[in-house]
Amino acid sequence: MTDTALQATAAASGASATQRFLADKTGTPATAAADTARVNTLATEVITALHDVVRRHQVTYDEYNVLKSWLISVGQDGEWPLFLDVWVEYVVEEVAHANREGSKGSIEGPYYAPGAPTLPSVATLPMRENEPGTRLLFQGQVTDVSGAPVAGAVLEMWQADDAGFYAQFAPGIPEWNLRGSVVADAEGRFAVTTVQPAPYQIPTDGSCGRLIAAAGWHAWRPAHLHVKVSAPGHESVTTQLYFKDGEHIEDDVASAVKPELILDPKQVADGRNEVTYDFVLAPAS
Ligand code: MBD
Ligand code: FE
Repeated sequence: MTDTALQATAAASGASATQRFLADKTGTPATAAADTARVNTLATEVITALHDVVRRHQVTYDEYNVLKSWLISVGQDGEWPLFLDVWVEYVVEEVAHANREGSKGSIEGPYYAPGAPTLPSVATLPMRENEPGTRLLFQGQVTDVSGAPVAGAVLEMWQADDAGFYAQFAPGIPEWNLRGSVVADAEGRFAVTTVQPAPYQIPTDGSCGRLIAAAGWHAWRPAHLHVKVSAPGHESVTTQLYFKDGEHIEDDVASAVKPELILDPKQVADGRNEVTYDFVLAPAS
């Protein structure tokens, strides 16, 4: 086990993810929260769904108290971002983008951080001097739905390292390691050198890990690259890209794999991998 693995705790990554969310994403939903009729409908249906489960399965007081203490611990561990992004976000993404043209999206997850270093169209993601892992050249072009290049599109990339850890959410990794904002060229093209990420395991020592163990599930996401592509006048796409035949491609704990998002990198002469993937952006609505 690496030092990072020894020190990476659910509570530490959960606290970082909670802070990140509170810094970036609160304040925006004020209008949604002010719609009394909508809140009434949604809150009533969620609570009623819970009642249905209690009645259908004759839930006992012991089970009710286990649920209560588990919900309390999710908050104490800072794992609400993880829980929601793993078991709920994929359906929200599906509904949000059901009718969107262009590239398929996928969930953002809890580990995005805005403000990554800006990089030119041909670039290497920030990495440690002896960053472990197979080198991957990830290249392609950003166009609009008519096929016209989107000059200067920005690709924000973030990923786990070769050991499955994310900078800023596991200790001992430089702040912007394997994170960057790549600016595509005048033809919308980019060519980014990075490393192949490892599969990601949800922390096993926190509330989400305890749920997984108690239910007999597994904690794994397949290896993936996160990409958020944006350009003025176009709808941003937040997506993830996976690797053909990768472990857990068929049973992602976060249910976020789509067939359109699977890369098939080819090994080139010196043992590096290369893959081309093009993005298509829908017009801003
Ligand atoms: C991840 O790396 C991730 O992408 C998601 C969606 C949830 C947990 C960890
Ligand atoms: Fe991820």
